[in-house]
Amino acid sequence: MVVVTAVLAGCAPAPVTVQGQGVSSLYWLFMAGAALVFVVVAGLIGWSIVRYRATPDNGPPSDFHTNVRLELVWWALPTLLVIGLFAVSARVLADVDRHGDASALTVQVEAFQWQWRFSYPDGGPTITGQLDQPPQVVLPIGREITFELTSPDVIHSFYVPEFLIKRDAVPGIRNAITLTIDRPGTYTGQCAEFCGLLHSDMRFSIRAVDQGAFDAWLRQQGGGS
Ligand SMILES: [Cu+2]
Repeated sequence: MVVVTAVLAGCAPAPVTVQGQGVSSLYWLFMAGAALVFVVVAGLIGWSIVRYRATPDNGPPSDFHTNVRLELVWWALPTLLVIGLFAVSARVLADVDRHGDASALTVQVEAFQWQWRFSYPDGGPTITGQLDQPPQVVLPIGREITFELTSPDVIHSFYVPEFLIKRDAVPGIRNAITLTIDRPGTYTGQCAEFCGLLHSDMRFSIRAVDQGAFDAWLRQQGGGS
């Protein structure tokens, strides 16, 4: 159990967005719930095997059926557990799907075969990746960023592992996701929906910096926030 938990913890990157923290907490809550259920069920099975094994002292097993109190308990406990997990999941999902407010920075993200194009608002820069040169975009931390996702050809998926959330870019649909990056750093993204021959080349990176550095970068690019 300890080994499995350690391995899983190593596989899930630490979230760098506020919304990703909700997803991460949910993940650990499910893990803890599953571990608790496993320990209780396996423990009771183990105890029963040892306690009621066939020995000359134990005699023949008792013969009974129907124990209303016990059946109510093992009906109620899993039901409450599932209702609780549903409620917490619905709350995190609502957070993840919440639209940004008026102060959010909106970045248009066009995914196409086989690269990415990022366009900033108000005459800001447009950054288009080349096959051998994935785009790097700069974004501010501590502020809501709405990524508006479109695709002119097939379905792609906007995915940065450290964000813990991905969203599809679907032809004919304007999909969006609002995220708040809360840790500076450079995060690599990758198309997460197989979209053709060069799908694996659909990479990009996001450099998250504080608002001052972002404004300076934007000025350098010839646009305003
Ligand atoms: Cu793709």
